[in-house]
Amino acid sequence: MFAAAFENQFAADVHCGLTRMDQKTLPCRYFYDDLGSALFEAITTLPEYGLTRADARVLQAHAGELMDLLPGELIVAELGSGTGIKTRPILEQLGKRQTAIYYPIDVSGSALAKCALELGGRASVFPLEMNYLEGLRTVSERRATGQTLLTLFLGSTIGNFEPDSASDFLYAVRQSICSGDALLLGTDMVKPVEHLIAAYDDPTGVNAAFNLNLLGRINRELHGNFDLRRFEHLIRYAPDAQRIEMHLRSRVDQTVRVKKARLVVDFAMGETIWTESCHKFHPEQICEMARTAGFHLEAQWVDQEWPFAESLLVAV
Ligand code: AVJ
Repeated sequence: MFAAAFENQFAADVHCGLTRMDQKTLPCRYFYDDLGSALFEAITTLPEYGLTRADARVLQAHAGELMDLLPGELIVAELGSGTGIKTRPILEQLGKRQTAIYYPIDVSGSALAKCALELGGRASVFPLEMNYLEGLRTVSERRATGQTLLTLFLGSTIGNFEPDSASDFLYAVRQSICSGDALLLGTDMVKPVEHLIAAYDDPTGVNAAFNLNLLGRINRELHGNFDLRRFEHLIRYAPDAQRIEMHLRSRVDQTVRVKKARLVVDFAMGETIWTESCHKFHPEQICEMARTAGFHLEAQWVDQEWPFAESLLVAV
């Protein structure tokens, strides 16, 4: 009902987040328009941002072991595949014993198109431009008898969820698959704070551009009049919550109008918009999250250079 009052969910979510009385917020899923996806690709190449390279190293090094732990015929689904570059070693290993069947699921059509191009030679690729759970249920329904479903949730995207929502999400994934199916979960681990701050507030300013682009997207798609130069990128680390917080801080007292969200909103100098949470994990927390969601932790591989874990969870 609420969304119907606006021309789309984006407008409704912007209205909701910017009219909050306490802390203004904007959902991080709106970072990924074409410019945002390109800026994120650039972030993954930053010397300070080791997460994506660590994820790729673990997958490259352990794809063979992973396949050995999942005998029988497999189909592979990936939540938030993006361009799918990191998934290649898994499909190559699977391709040694069967035709690899791969369902990348993503909200970004442009990323899915690149993914199909990137991996089309190594697998039968069936892109699904859907939200994660809708896509997973679709794949689970399409499987043939005797096929095991391996779901990939890489890159520590799980870190964007607040802890309760992360558990709820893993539980919903569990409910969408069958006993014996598997989930490969990528999680960035707790590490020295200065490494995290440098990764999310890089001196080149790419994270800042990625963050500010959210206001640019609102201007482009919702006819806002944000002056991006009147906001600045701000990173905080909340040790108790093991969380990096990304904010946009207002440099001045100002009023912004967002026509398609039927919004006129005041910002005080120093006031922030909270745009993203990036939670970091300890190994035992992953084990506990798995158990409460109905999974057994079968194996875990951790990168030594940049602490990042891939955990193989099997549905009980
Ligand atoms: C894509 C969510 C894993 O949290 O590190 C990168 C997004 N935000 N720089 C992350 C991100 C700022 C990234 N994830």
